[in-house]
Amino acid sequence: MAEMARQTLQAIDEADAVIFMVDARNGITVQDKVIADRLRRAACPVWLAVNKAEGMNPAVITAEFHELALGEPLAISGAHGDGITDLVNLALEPFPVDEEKTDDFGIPKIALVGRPNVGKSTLVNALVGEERVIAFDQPGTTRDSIYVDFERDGKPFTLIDTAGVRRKGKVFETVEKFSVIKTLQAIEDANVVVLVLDARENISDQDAHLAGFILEAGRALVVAVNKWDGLSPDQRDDIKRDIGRKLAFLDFARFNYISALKAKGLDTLLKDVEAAHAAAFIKLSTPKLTRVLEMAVEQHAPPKSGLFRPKPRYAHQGGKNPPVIILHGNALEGLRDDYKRYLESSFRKAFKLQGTPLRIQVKEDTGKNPYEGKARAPLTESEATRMRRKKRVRRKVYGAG
Ligand SMILES: Nc1nc2c(ncn2[C@@H]2O[C@H](COP(=O)(O)OP(=O)(O)OP(=O)(O)O)[C@@H](O)[C@H]2O)c(=O)[nH]1
Ligand SMILES: [Mg+2]
Repeated sequence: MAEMARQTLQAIDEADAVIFMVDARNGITVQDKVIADRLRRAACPVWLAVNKAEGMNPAVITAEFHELALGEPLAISGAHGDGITDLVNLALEPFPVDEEKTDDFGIPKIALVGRPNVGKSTLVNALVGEERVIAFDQPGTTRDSIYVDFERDGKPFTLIDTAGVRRKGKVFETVEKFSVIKTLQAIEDANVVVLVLDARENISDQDAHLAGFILEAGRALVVAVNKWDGLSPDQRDDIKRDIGRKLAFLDFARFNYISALKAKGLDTLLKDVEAAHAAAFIKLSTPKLTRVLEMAVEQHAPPKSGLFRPKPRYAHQGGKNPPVIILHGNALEGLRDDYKRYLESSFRKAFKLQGTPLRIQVKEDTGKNPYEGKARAPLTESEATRMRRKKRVRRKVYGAG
């Protein structure tokens, strides 16, 4: 409770405007008076919103709240939306829109995810350099995704602190039941995910499952093995071996051994995040892709499938975040998965794609325009994947049925 109160006071200090919300149905409470005393000394404008006022006479319902001496009380209903537009317009009036700032394209959005209590919130605070979110030695401290903007070396980033998730049976869950969907949404919303692991606990199936989910979502990934401070060399070796065994499928991602508490290893972590972000949004030209494809095929031709040997002819980029490479050619449905993996690693090496998943898809050349005569182009592969994935997310969160 003390930590929460501290965050609230800090928010008041930093805010450009405050909306103080009271409950029309409760009337003025003792706490309201204490808060009002504090707010009368605030350096910014304060708006007094009297909530739950639907179906009541505004003049009557707000009358007693004049006593708080915070100006004209405004009757609103958050549940029904009454009076909200007026309130927001009033509160925003002193702040003209800064066109440049509203365009946040290109700012890396980084979600920090992991099991409860691994140190995600501590890491957010360490990166920002001040106490932005509550960190506490108790699983389930963070209940909702919290977006925090910050700059480092003049570069802007957005961090998303999330509620810790664990896996129970076939579905993910958090300490607080409804937080899990927020965390999974944050993964979808992010450009780069930092998977935070706790070096003091065994790397578990839980971590591998969460990593799998991130991979399936196609997000760029950097791993942070936290609480690296105060471990003996033997312990460190053990953990590294454990990770090598259980998280081998994350070989495309960089692993960082850090201490959020002591602010160690953060510069390298952020560098890896930037590299992963750049890789996820890389632009690959058709000639360059095709050249790499040709070289790979020359070195190692695709094995025959039945009577035919698949013949990839050229490649182009079909999407970003994650990059999708579409192969064109003949008999490509016969391309085996291990050969696709071989091509993937060839592209990865050629374009130094560190930290992002990479998708390879094939397209059969039919010699005619597949969209001819159709009113609307069918979904592209990446659109279709995205829709399928969304459905899958929903199923995972709620479980079967
Ligand atoms: N020794 C050590 N302790 C740490 C480190 N990072 C975090 N902790 C401690 O781990 C505990 C949990 O930290 P939080 O940052 O609240 O963990 P969280 O992952 O946000 O937890 P939830 O919000 O519950 O999911 C706190 O007691 C932290 O002080 C670290 O690098 N080293
Ligand atoms: Mg937390």
